[in-house]
Amino acid sequence: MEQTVERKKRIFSGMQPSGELTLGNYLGALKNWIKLQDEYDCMYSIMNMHAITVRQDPAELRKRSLEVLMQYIACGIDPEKSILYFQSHVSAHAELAWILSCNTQMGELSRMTQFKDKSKKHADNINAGLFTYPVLMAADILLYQADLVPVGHDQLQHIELTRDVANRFNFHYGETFTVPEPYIGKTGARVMSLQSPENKMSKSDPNPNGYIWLLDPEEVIIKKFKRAVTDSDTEIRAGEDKPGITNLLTIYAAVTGKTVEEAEKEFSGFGYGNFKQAVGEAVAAELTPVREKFAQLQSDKAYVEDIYKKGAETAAKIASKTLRKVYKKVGFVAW
Ligand code: ATP
Ligand code: LTN
Repeated sequence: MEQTVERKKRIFSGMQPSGELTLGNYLGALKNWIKLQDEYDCMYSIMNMHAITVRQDPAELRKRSLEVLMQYIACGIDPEKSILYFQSHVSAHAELAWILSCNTQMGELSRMTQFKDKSKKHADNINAGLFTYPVLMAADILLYQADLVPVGHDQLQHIELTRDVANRFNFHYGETFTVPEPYIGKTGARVMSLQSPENKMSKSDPNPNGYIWLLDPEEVIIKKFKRAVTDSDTEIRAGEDKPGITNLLTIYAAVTGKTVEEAEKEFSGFGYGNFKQAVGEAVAAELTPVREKFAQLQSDKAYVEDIYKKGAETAAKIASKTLRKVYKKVGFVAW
């Protein structure tokens, strides 16, 4: 009897080592990545080529890139189940990005809000890479024929562009790429800054009180939550008029696995001070094992190196298949 082995659906995602990972990265992305590992073929990369669209100190970037990898593992990404590697170790990313850039319109790229935000933030360095950033991201995803891309809410526009580029390429050159879907988790898709809850919690925020670093010690986490900006009201409920409290409720719900409504009930009648303390403690409890695992990994460099080398080897094999197909489709002479 003929047996058809169905390929598991593929997941691709990554983060830039542009700063220390935050609770936003964890709840918006990493926590979902971990859940998906059993059901899908997952690839999680460290997007160091994207990170240099903003000026980086080379020694810092190298150190941080390794730390991001160790934080993926410390949070629960299992190297036995998922492929982990550095983007720069697989040259096909840059090669496919070139082909895709010839199939992406300037107009499409100028509409990207991340480009607009970042060019305001880095007005002295609006480089071409910052502008073509989404093309490299499309290459990351399309190289591996990914079906799903788990990201936070802020990346939806980039995934939409990836889909447009894939569809356009498939239309002009014939079926080549899987058209990926975004995957947004139910809770924690938008974790906001603790200091300005109308902005997302970001690892490049200059004010460290705005974010929780995944490796912050327990007392620092609790202190940052105690200082979180709320409002002059006293009611613990979610609502558009209460961005600070809503954010804290969302964070609490995401780490405890409860719903926001359940959290509202649990804290009804609490003062803001006790509420903030409880959220801080819940987050600290979730992050303590991450910090401990990270410390262990730091003392096992050989183990970590083995993971990213093997990861790059496997990734390169998959990527080169797609790249060859693309080169053929666009009319490059075979070699
Ligand atoms: P930067 O501020 O340097 O642009 P970032 O903190 O937004 O960085 P990225 O590397 O761009 O981090 O994002 C990694 C992943 O984490 C993405 O999937 C992104 O959507 C998600 N993410 C980042 N910040 C948040 C947040 N505050 N809430 C939910 N998800 C987030
Ligand atoms: N742009 C993303 C990081 C990123 C990514 C990717 C995410 C680069 N390439 C491919 C998912 C898939 C960000 O800033 N979060």
